[in-house]
Amino acid sequence: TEVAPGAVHVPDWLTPAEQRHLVAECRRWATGPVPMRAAQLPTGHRMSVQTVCLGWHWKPYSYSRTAEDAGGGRVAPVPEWLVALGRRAVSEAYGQPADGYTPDAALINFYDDTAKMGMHQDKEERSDAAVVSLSIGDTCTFRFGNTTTRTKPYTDVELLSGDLFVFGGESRFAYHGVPKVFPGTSDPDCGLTTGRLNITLRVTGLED
Ligand code: MD5
Ligand code: FE
Repeated sequence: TEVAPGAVHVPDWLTPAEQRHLVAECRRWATGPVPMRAAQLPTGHRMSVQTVCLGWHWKPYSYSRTAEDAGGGRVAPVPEWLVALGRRAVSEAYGQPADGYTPDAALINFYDDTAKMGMHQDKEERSDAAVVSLSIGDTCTFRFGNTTTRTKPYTDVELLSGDLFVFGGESRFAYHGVPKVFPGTSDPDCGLTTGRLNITLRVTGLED
């Protein structure tokens, strides 16, 4: 379903086995050299979402190779199988080959029952390549907005466990957020019993 130009929602894209594999890998990444943490905003407030990164570490609002706000370790690379999954996601969402799509960063967000993400744009990347978003666990309301204001007009979409969303073209720099997660709505086969995981694959356009 094309929600807006370049914004394609593919419900039920990941199989339960793929979801369980991603959950198991996310557990390893979350407890690896750079532990999952709730990032602190420049305002001093901590985000309610917890994040661990691969390839490049995102800290509000920049990317680095080491996680100065999470122990100082060097971030783990994006595994080749995850790059390949991203290529398949872009190619299936847009119905054309995506051989040149090579995401060099993955952000893994964990939402507990009360976590939310306010409306924002993702502008730290120096590339307009598409962002791949994979949802696992509890259902959420995803708010897809416009490119000029963080308020209306926007479209609310429910994202369920296994859903794929690709944001490219005109939609890449739209405001978006997650106003609500629905506790207890997870697919029992997905490998997560509580909360919501979101994995985004990005092309940063950055070099060391
Ligand atoms: C999430 N994560 O569900 C979302 C999914 C984040 C974030 O927003 O920054 O970690 S990614 C949604 C996204 C990415 C890039 C562009 C657009 C949406 N968009 O144009 O709507 O945890
Ligand atoms: Fe975002």
